[in-house]
Amino acid sequence: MSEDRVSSGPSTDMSAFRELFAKARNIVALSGAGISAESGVPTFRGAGGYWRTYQATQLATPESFAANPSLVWEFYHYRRELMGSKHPNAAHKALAEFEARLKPQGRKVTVVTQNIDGLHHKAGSQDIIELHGSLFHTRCTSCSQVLENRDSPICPALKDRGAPDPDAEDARIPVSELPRCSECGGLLRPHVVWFGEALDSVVMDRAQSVLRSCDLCLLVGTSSVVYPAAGFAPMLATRGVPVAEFNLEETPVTGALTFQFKGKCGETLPPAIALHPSEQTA
Ligand code: BJW
Ligand code: ZN
Repeated sequence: MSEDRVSSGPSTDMSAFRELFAKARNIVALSGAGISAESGVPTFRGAGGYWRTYQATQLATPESFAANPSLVWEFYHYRRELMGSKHPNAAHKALAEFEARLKPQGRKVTVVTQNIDGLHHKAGSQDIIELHGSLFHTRCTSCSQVLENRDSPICPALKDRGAPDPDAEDARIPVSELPRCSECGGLLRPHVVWFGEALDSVVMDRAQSVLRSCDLCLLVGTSSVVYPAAGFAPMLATRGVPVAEFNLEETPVTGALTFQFKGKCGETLPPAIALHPSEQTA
């Protein structure tokens, strides 16, 4: 009897991946902060994940906002202002082109992103689910109204504030001078999902729906440690859906996946999803 090896982890065979993608009809790209790293947007974990002396994840909590809304607004103000000079990179653009190319073939590409930076929109992707909200939306802590807001600065008191420099002045801005609701005067907060907060149920339902019909998943630039998003790829893999990870390094889910393409996703993703000879080009 032959002693065929049971698969010992993900494959790195790009042609095998391309054969699968050529047949897939409902593709989901699940992205995280790493996809924007090559655009110069800091990630959350690791060396790049600090703002002043804080790990970025420390500030992404309702407790931090309750204790020091001025500090948390400085952090988000800094990130909003930073995005003015940041542009989609080759990975964002490849996904947008992929969606546009497959659409006339009756095939669907949906971006499910944990990012709030808006770079998938800027790149031209159309079908996008923003799991963790958006830097450019606010929510009133009193009346709950959600509004798009691209003002720069978002309020006069935040002008020239938010420098990441650890020596930056961190005198608190009075709450009355932080962004306020135009309807009821309540304190605004970034319309993002912090640790311990539930994801918007409509957004979550949309994500679950595309995951149900997904027949190929690209897992791009996420550490796969934050739930519920961290559970999506393993759940698909358990169902037998091929998942290809594009990351600089291994993550806790790598071993459960079908393909692993190590490296900068701006370099690995575009050739992986480039036009396949079998595609009909009308
Ligand atoms: C590159 C690259 C290059 C770099 N190319 N790659 C089950 C088990 C355990 C815990 C939980 C659980 N369910 C829920 C929890 C708790 C918690 C959680 O997951 N904690 C874990 C940390 C243990 N989850 C929650 O609290 C969630 N809420 C929830 O589940 O609610 C339940 C509930 C129900 C009913 C009532 C109440 C509650 C909410 C999570 C919200 C996360 N929010 C943040 C902030 C969003 C706003 C903002 O951006 O400021 O989301 S935290 C932060 O982490 C942000 C990110 O979207 C998220 C994920 O990070 P990401 O994108 O993976 O980035 P990094 O930096 O971690 O990784 C970058 C990766 O890129 C690395 O792997 C690099 O190698 C790679 N990379 N350059 C390719 N060029
Ligand atoms: Zn209000």
